[in-house]
Amino acid sequence: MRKLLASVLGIALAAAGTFAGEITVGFAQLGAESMWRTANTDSVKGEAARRGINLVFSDAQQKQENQIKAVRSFIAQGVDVIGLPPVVESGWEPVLREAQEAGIPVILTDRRVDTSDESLYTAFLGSNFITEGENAGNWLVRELMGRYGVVKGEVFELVGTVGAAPAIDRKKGFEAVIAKHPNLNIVKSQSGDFTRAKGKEVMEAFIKSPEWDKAATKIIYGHNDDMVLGAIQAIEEAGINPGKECIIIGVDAIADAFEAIAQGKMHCTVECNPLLGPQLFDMVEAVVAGKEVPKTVYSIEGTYDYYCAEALLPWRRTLY
Ligand code: GZL
Repeated sequence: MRKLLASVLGIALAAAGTFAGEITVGFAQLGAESMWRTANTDSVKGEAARRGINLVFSDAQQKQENQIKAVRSFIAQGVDVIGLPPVVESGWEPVLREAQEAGIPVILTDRRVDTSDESLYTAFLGSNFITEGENAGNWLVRELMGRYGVVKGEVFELVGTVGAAPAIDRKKGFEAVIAKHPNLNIVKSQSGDFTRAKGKEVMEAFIKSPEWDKAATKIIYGHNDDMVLGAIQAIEEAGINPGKECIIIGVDAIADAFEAIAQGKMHCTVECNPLLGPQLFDMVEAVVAGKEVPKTVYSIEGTYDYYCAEALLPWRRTLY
């Protein structure tokens, strides 16, 4: 009798489709390099738990080979869907093809891959990094016009992880804006790998450079707030007042950046939304249910500066 009941229940469940509790998602997180990444991980883990989705989570410590290993292990485990924020744009086609051949859909989150074969992934969910770079450039142009009535200055750029989509595209978007202003130029550009420690190191080298001494209007543009906060530490240790002697712009809009702006040490941060968990698992459930999903879903993002950061800091602290 018991066997008969179990088989009837099994058939009923199969007919009713997959329940969240039976969905298993492999998420190959790229690392824990910044506050943004930590918030992103918390959002993914928290949302999976809230929905009762089985999450197999790995941290690649910013190494592509570890992410690829994780994806291969998810394929071997036979997960239902793979979530992947690729640390760099290139080198993904072989393992994405293995997932495709295993019939496991891959949802790219946060960062994109460089491939001509878009069938290798089901969808991309994240930010438009070119727009973020343009937002930073446009804020800077308005700020310079507002302060000096002219757009001129020397930009010291803290670049993100070499080869990463946010580093490539935040640079592209920013340069597209400043290209319209012949007296506003990037005079130094170096990767700080999206970390505070390396951002500080790079800024220490910038300060010792001849370009720093020659710069009349010292502008720091960092591809994320963590590198900028490290740079601010280096600036202060050099006896320079960051808020008064520089113009400092970051990306991510983490709470610590709001705090630095409120303290008068930084001027602007462009938002990059890390809270992708709800959208990711909406997409996972739709894919598992065999529904169509859009190929690209961009986050809606703003820009915050010294007019609003102090007032918004308590709210921002609830997110990070
Ligand atoms: C952007 C994300 C970037 C953040 C950094 O979506 O990939 O990686 O801007 C993080 O803080 O390290």
